[in-house]
Amino acid sequence: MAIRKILHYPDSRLRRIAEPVERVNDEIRTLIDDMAETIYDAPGIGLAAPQVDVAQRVIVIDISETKNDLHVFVNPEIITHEGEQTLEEGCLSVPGIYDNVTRAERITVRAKGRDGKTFELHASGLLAACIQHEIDHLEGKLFVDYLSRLKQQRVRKKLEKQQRLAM
Ligand code: GNR
Ligand code: NI
Repeated sequence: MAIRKILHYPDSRLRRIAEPVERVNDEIRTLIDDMAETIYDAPGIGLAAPQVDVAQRVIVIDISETKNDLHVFVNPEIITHEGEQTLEEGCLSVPGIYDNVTRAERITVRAKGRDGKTFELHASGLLAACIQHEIDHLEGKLFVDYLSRLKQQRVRKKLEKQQRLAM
């Protein structure tokens, strides 16, 4: 297993649309295991493959306090959604920025697991928000896209400056 490097906004690779996974093979299982290690190290509650520069539809999430309840979603699809909730979100690709995002409160997601088997999951609250946040990454979308243009401009300037200082 290995910790993978997380891309930071405004890197254009975060804007690519990820491709469906054809088969959950050893390469995909290694990706899943590395992504799990990467969120536990960060630490974060979720990660989508495009954040580690892999344009494939793979997500891992663990919202548990004890970090022992990993959810794996390959080719996830939201098949039902209802209600609305507003939660403060952050993103490992947009470090140090936190803001409110309104999303569906309850969803049903269909995906394949690490074993390649299709499953359906009902989720609400933080888990539902996190799944929606990660599926957005597969579409090249970031939570800051929901903020005002003025806030987006401030976020971009702040992160560009951080990256210049880190060189
Ligand atoms: O660590 C994360 N926290 C978080 C909090 C609220 C809603 C979504 C998230 S996901 C984020 C990790 C991340 O960037 N995943 O793409
Ligand atoms: Ni994110």
